[in-house]
Amino acid sequence: PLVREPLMTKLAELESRQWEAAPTVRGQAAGEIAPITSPHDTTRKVGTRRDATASEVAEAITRAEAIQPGWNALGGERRALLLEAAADAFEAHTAEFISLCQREAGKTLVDSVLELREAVDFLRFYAGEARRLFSRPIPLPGPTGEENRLTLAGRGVFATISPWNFPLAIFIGPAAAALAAGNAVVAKPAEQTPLIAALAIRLCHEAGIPPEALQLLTGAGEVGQLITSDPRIAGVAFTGSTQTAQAINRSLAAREGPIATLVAETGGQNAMIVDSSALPEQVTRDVVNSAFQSAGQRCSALRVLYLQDEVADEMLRMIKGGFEALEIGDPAKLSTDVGPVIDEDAKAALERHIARRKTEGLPVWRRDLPDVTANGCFVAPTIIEISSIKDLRRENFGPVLHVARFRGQDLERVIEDINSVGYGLTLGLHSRIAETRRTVERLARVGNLYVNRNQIGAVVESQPFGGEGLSGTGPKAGGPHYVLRFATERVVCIDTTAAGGNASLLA
Ligand code: UN1
Repeated sequence: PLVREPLMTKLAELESRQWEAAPTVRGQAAGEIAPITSPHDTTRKVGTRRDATASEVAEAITRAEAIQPGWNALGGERRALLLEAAADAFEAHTAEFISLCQREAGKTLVDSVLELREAVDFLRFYAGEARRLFSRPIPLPGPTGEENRLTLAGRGVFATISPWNFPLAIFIGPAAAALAAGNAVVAKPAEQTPLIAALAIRLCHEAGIPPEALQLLTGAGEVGQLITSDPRIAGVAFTGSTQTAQAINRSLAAREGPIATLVAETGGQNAMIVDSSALPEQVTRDVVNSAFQSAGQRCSALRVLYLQDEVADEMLRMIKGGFEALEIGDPAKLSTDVGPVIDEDAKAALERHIARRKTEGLPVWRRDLPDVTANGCFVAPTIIEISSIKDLRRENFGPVLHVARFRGQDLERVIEDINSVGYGLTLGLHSRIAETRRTVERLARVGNLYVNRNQIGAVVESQPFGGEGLSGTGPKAGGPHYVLRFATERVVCIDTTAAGGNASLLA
């Protein structure tokens, strides 16, 4: 039970605390300092971010490179213990993390609790993976007189570049995976959310992870470019927009030196298909949750709802009922359902999209924003009727739900349309017809298919998460193959016959 009375008191105490984020390496000339303010009230300062300079980036990679062989040689079991100690430290700082999730990222109390939970789950899960895969060599079959074994090791220095929408969980998750595999890590959090990342890094160091093995590089896109253009980086784990993933891919390809690994988790144009056999109350709850929780700022969030035409009017009436009941406002209030979007740029992009659809004459419903939102980056939750997912050009990362209608006999065409946009992250299906489920399972090109439930909130280990196509490279975060992308494989083959020579030929 994370939300208790003492927690609320502690959150109130932390309300005015000022935080700092700076690179773990301190160069001679200091980088620029930027203020960090709250998305729900931009007049309130949370702290400052000092950007990494080019020489700090280079120095961080030098130090990471120097420690990596030693970190790898520690072995899976010792690395697991350190990651678990970090998980314990995170749990012991619940109030600080929840406070920062709210103040720096504008997350609701519920989302903040879930965020910390997911971060801790990632640390513990990848600790388990370090034990499972990196503790001892894997014996391979071989002819008599030969011993063959496979060992997994870190690739070298891994860079993680993470998003503001999961400023803790997706900041620490990929870094923990890279560390588990025996890499040293340079971690660049989103420019909007460096403070929570700095706290996470500090606690990891206090838990015993060597500072050189996990370093923080704060800053905006230029710092990311400095990192990804350095030929000493063995791989990049990136979560964010498809366009940025493509730019990183080009930057890695343009470098001299070893071929780098890219693990990318990007956007989606996620749909949900609801047929006439679906249970209306359940659909209402799951649609409202999938589209508007976290102010729609999840890459898993529902963007395009397909309603079968016989039930579309009634379903839409009920969904609008749920939509009207959403409480919009201060993320620190327990009753708030929808908080702000991350910044003015995000708000402007969403407002442009909505205005354009209005100009096209499409039906648009919007909520009124309450007065408490006046100083923040709030976008009124919106529902827009469209005719097809193909009418949308890009992902709209916020509280905007598009609704389209389809005829039952057109199910396969709807799935084709969804596939045709090129993303492949989440898909929801509400249907009580087994044949329909089989058809969707067979035809839909998506990473995560959710049937008769909401389509956000993938749980580490139970629901490994990630997409295909424009949505990312895979393998799925929190799944059994993820850590392997951060590892290199080495095979040792030993002739064990006393005389030496080729055992397989003698046998
Ligand atoms: C993201 O928004 O980048 O399933 C990922 C979910 C989260 C993952 C979202 N666990 O909603």
